[in-house]
Amino acid sequence: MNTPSYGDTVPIAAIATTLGESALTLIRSSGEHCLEILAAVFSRPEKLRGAAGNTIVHGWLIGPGGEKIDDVLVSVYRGPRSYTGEDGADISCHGGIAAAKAVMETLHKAGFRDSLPGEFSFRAFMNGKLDLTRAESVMEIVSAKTDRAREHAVHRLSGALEKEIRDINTIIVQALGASEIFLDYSEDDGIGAEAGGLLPDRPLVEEALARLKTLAASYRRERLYAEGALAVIAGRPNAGKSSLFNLLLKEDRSIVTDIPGTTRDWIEAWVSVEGIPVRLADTAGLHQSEDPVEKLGMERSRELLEAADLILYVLDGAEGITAEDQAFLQNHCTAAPNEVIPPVILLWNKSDLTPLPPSSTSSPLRFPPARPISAKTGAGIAELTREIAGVLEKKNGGGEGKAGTGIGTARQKELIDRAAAALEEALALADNAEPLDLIAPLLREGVNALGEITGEVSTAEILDAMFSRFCVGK
Ligand SMILES: Nc1nc2c(ncn2[C@@H]2O[C@H](COP(=O)(O)OP(=O)(O)OP(=O)(O)O)[C@@H](O)[C@H]2O)c(=O)[nH]1
Ligand SMILES: [Mg+2]
Repeated sequence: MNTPSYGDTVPIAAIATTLGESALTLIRSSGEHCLEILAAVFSRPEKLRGAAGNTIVHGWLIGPGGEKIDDVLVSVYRGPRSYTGEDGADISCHGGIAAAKAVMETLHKAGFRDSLPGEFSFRAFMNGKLDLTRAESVMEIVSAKTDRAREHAVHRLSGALEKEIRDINTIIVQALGASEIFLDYSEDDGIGAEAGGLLPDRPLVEEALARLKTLAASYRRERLYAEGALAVIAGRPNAGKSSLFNLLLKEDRSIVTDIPGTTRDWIEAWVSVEGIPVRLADTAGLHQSEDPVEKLGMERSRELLEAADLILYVLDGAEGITAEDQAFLQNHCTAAPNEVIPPVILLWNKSDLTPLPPSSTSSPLRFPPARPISAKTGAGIAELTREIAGVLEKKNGGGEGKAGTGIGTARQKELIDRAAAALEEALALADNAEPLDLIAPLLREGVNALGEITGEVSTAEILDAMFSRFCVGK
């Protein structure tokens, strides 16, 4: 049997919902003669063959021996007015593994093959239904961890990024057109040398470059919303780390006792902090200990701290700042030259027992000012979550810009950087009064890089690599 590959139009099918016990399963199909082939295993073949696009037909799927397989609803799509641009059918069958498998087996026997990952979106792209930024946003929506991440991806799906890329491209094409006219004109008049240093429509190139830089800068923020950040709760034993962890999680996940050294191994969970997915880790208390289990636990805490994007350092307000706290903060709040260290939010916990003394608000060392909280009463937690979000956003390139104009994938970022670098070089050459025939190809390079983002310029390998990362059924 031939290995299937992207790019053909044969009928394909895939289970689009999660396999398991559920009310319904959705099986998607698309391709040439899709509806005729399906009609051959359907109890009402004529009805299905004659169905208009965007209508639903009820009937039974029938096995090879005439046996009833499942009672289904078939949503009929007629190309080009469908997701893929081809004829297609979404089959709603009963939920559960057995029903879905039986329907898929019937479809295989009828002539459908299993779809490759992302093959429905691939076909949509090939048929001009989606540009690549929108196709990528489909996967971003599927993998969004928080509502905010989903919203940003939906903006890309609605075409905001595609429009911005096309607008920038139009500007560069205008500048390129002006340069080419100028080149032709200079050749005709034998004044090529004088063309040096004159970049016609230079402000257009500068505008395109500025807009590309804004897009490039949005990448870290968009990654923050899509992938999240690691926040590690650290502090001495009994400071209230696990209590804070549970409070932020709104769940009693980590064991809390008044015995110091309760948490031996770290524990983590995802929480949404103002829409940012945060992988929150509760760790073993840091202190001098000869206990081998505690020492191993602390070793793991240190490893996590090294990987942290943000440290929440919990002080035990009832005890005040100890020498161990001082040593930790000295280590983690003062960076060597060129060293990048994660930001630390210093927390004065148990403020219900011991309010933060006024003198500790501004720290004697170069520590951040401590924020009073109570993991017991919840005091100060709303302010803390706002601070966590603010610190993470600042670390990732600032607050949210105009939603939807951010870039979502590493592929888009690389191509935007490539286009920006080409324009920067073009401007530098113009500054050095270099001839226009050296500058124009750089503008062309920018246009090509942006065309690759939307898919106007693409190769089979790029497309295969991109769509194979999608899930089956998308
Ligand atoms: N009054 C008061 N008690 C608190 C507060 N936070 C935690 N505690 C208590 O302090 C004790 C230790 O809390 P944990 O959350 O287990 O502390 P921990 O830092 O995780 O301790 P280890 O796991 O041993 O490192 C428990 O008895 C908590 O109920 C607080 O804000 N106020
Ligand atoms: Mg604990």
